[in-house]
Amino acid sequence: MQTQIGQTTLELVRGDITGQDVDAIVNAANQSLLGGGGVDGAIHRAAGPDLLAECRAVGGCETGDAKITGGYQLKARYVIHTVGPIYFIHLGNAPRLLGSAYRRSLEVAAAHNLTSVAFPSISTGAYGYPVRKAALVALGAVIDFLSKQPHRLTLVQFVLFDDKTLAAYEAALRELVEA
Ligand code: AR6
Repeated sequence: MQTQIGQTTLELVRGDITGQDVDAIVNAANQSLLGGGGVDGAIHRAAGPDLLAECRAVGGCETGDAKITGGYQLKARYVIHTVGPIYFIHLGNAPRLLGSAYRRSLEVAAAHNLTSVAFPSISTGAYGYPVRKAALVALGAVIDFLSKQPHRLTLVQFVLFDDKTLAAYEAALRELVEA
């Protein structure tokens, strides 16, 4: 499923983000930026050990913020590492922090003049954010950024790992586009 936001195609696909041929893939990291499970583990395995070495030098990332590194053995030239909220810890602040993770990732992409970025579904795995709620926040934040901020993005993808997550994002996009 896809829709057009100004000059940018916003696309939802099912797949593995590590193989995506875009300028940057976004990593759902933790504050240490030193790797973990889920999509974070998969990205570090595919990028190779030089990614971890650069992440060590970055020195961490606050929840809701984003940091950029090289992509090393990935097709993507860059990895943008962001940290989503932990749903049952951040509670009432979770929507604001999740929106911030997407917005800051796009700000970093725009600051590097990137034209294509792929996101996973941040916070909906180990961090426990209900996927239907997360999808509305994620797509709302991305659409808001793309329609209001200066950037050169022509493609923003959500690369979703399973059918349930893809279906939740498709329903949320329909809801937002029809609104
Ligand atoms: N491509 C795309 N999506 C993926 C992939 C992949 N290769 N692998 C998993 N997913 P999670 P979080 C999906 O847990 O909730 C890590 O340990 C997955 O199915 O990776 O933000 C970090 O170090 C789910 O839909 O991220 C942190 O400690 C989504 O990615 C913590 O987990 C996010 O699940 C971050 O938790």
